Amino acid sequence: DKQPIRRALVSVYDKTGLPELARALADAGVEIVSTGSTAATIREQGIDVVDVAAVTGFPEMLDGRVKTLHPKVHGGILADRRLEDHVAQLEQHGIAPFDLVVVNLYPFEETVAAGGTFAEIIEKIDIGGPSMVRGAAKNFASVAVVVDPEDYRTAAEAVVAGGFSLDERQELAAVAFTRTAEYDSAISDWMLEQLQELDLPVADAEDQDEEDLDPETYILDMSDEDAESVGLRSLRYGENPHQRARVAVSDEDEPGIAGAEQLGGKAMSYNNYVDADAAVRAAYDHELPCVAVIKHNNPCGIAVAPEGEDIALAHARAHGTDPVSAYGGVIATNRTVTLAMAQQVKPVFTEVILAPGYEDEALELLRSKKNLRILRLQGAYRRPVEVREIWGGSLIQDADAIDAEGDEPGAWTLAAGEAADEATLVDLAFAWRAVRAVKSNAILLAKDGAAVGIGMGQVNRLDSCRLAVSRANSLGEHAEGEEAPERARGAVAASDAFFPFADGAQILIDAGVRAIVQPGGSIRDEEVIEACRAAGVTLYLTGTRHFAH
Ligand code: 93A
Repeated sequence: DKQPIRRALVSVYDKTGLPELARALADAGVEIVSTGSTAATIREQGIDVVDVAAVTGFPEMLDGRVKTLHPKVHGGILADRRLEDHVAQLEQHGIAPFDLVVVNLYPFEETVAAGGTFAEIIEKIDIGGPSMVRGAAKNFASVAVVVDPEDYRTAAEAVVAGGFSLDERQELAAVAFTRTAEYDSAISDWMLEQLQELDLPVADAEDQDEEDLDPETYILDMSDEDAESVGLRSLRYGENPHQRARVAVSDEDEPGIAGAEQLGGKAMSYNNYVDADAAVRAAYDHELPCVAVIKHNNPCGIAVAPEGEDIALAHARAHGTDPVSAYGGVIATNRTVTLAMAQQVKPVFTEVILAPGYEDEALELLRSKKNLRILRLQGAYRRPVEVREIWGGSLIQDADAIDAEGDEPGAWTLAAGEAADEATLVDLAFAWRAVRAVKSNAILLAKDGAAVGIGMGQVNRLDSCRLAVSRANSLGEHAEGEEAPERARGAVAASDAFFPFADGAQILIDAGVRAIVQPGGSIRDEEVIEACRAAGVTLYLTGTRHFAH
C-alpha cells in the first residue's frame, strides 16, 4: 500500500541533514521544490531544485512573510488524490501535487529563550510553515509530512524503498500536529506574558490563572466564574465550614454521582457526595434489590429483598438494622423507588436519596420534603481507579470491586462445621457483599437478607466483633419498656479480613452466630477453625479480602 514519492516540498529553517536528504531524494528521482535559503543550500550541493517562486509565479515578498502561501503550493498539498474531482481541479488550474512535505519552523522558542527583541520574536512566528505542515498532516491520505531533522534518515530510506504506507503517513501526521500544537502554545504563552508585562487585561484568563496559582490549590483559588468555565461546581464548603470545596465531573457522558441529575432538594454538600458515593457503591454491590443507608461513610443499614419483591421490603429491612442512626442518613437503592418505599422514607429525616429511577407518585411524595435531595443515577456503578492524596504525592490504585473468585460462594472453602443450607448460604453471600461497604475493621451480622449488627472502623477486630454484637442486640426495634431483641443469636457473620486470633470469632460464637465467612490466611487460622468446630459453627474461607480504610 506504499505510495511512491515523486515531488517533494522542502522548506526548512534548520538546515541540519538537509544536504543528505536532498541527495537521497534527487537520487530517487524526486523533484524538489524549495524556498529561498533552503533552495540555495540544496543548489550548493549541485542538486537540481525548483524555486517556489517559479511554481507560484510570485516572488517571495514582505521580507519572506509570504513565500509559500499560495494555491499552487497549498492546492498541491491539500488535494485528496483519491477524489477524481480534486485531481481534475489540480489539472484545471495547472497545479502539480506534492507527495512529501519536509518543513521545520522558524525558531520561535529558541529566539524567546535567547532573549530576542520583541520585533525579532514576532518575526520568528512562522505562518507559512505551520500551514504547510498542518495541510500535509490533514491530507495524510495523500501526503507524507516530516517535521524533525531526526527523521530525515528514515524518511530518505522510505523514499528509496518505494514510499510511505498509509499507516506511516498517519503516524507522521500525528507527530506533525503535536509539533504545531507545541509551537502555537509557546506563542500563546509568550503573548500572554507580554500582556502581563504591559499590564493589559489578559484575554484568556483561564490559562493565566493556572500559571499564577499555586498548583496544589488553584482549583480552589480560581474565581467561581473561571471554575465553572472548566466544569467545576462550587460547593458551599468542604467537610467542615472552614474548608473551601468544589466538585468536578470527570465525564459528562458518564455523570455517575458527581454529575447525577438532581430531581429535588437543596444543593448537595461535600459530605453528601462522600456518603452518596458510599451508599451507591454499597447498594450496587448487590444483584438482588438492595437498599443501603449510609451515615458518615459507613452503612448503618443495608438489606436485600428477593427478586420481584417491592423494594420497600429491602428498605424496611435496611432501616431496621439501626433505626436510630438512620436519622439524617443517605439512602441508595439499585432499583426504582416505589410509592411504598417513598411512604416509608417520608417520615424519616433523610439527607439524600439516590436511585436509578422513581415511580411518578413516589417522586411526587418525596418532593414534598423540601430538604430531601433526590438524585437519579445512570448506568452501572463504575470507579476504575481510586486516588488518595498523601503528603508529597498521591496514591493511585485499581478500585476494589466484588469480582474476585472468592466473592462467589461456590469458590469458598468449608473450614469448620456443616455445609450451610441454601438459605444460610444466601445470607452469608449477602453478608460478604455487604461487609465490603463497612470501613475496616469490619464485622457484619446478617439475618434474612438484612444486616442486624455492624461493627465498623475499630482499631482491632475484637472491638469490631464486640461492637457488631452489642449493636445487634441493642438496636433492634422494640416496644418501649421492653428489652431489645437478641438479633446476634442465629445470625450469620462476615469479616472483611482474617481473624488474627480466635478471640474475635469467639465473641461472635458466644453471641450465638451460626455461620461465619472470612478470607482466612492468618497464621492462627487453625485456632479460629478450632473455635468454630468446637461450637459447631459453620466457617467458610473466601481467600479474598476487602479492606476499606
Ligand atoms: O514567513 S512565513 O511565515 N511565510 C511563508 O510563506 C513561509 N513559507 C515557508 N514562513 C514561511 N516558511 C518558513 O520558512 C518555513 O517554515 C521554514 O522554517 C523557512 C524556510 O525558509 P528558507 O528556505 O528561506 O530558509
